[in-house]
Amino acid sequence: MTEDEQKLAAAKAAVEHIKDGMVVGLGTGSTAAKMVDLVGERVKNGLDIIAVPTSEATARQAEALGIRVVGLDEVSVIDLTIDGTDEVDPEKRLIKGGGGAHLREKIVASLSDRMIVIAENKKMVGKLGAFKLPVEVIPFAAGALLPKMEALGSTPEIRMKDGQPFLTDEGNQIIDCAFGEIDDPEELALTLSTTPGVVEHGLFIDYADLVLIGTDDGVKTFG
Ligand code: ABF
Repeated sequence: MTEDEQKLAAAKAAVEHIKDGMVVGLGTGSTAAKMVDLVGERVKNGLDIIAVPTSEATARQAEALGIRVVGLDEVSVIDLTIDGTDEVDPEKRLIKGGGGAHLREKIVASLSDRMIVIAENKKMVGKLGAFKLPVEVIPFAAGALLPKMEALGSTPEIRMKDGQPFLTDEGNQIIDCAFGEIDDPEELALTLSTTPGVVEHGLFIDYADLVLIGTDDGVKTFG
């Protein structure tokens, strides 16, 4: 299977968990986009759900498919969130944010009763950290936080797009931090979360309830 086929297989398996009447958090990224397309097909065939998108891009995609999209403040509970990831380890800890959406993704996931993560095989890792950890910061603090990220053991770089600092849906900047293997994700997550100027980081600890990995031997499930 190609990576794309693996992503689609994981997305198909995840969509089976969506039931009529659910409020569903829709993730961001190319794997999540395949899931949203599948949800759109099911909505066309009568699936009755309300969707909460985790990015403007996902909102646009869902609305174009005729999926009923609402804002976070319009729902009291999110039954299920389905989202992609950049890395997932055997403890179902994640690094997310390669797409720059991890702040809204983490908020939606935190308000969800259940989170299903979908990915292709290469996203499974023994230890987190080969993927640069995205750290969302307010623009006022971006430059000043580079030395702090270095002191924590990373090689930090402000994410750029078209020659300018990349801006998230919330207008913040992202510092991509190359830590290499992260020995204690919990400790690093706590340190980053309590660093002034940091809005959110891409370590998702204790968020994923079920991980669906598309492989050449079918979809493997964890959790
Ligand atoms: C999003 O999915 C991001 O948090 C993560 O970076 C991305 C993975 O993208 P893709 O599915 O395209 O590999 O949720």
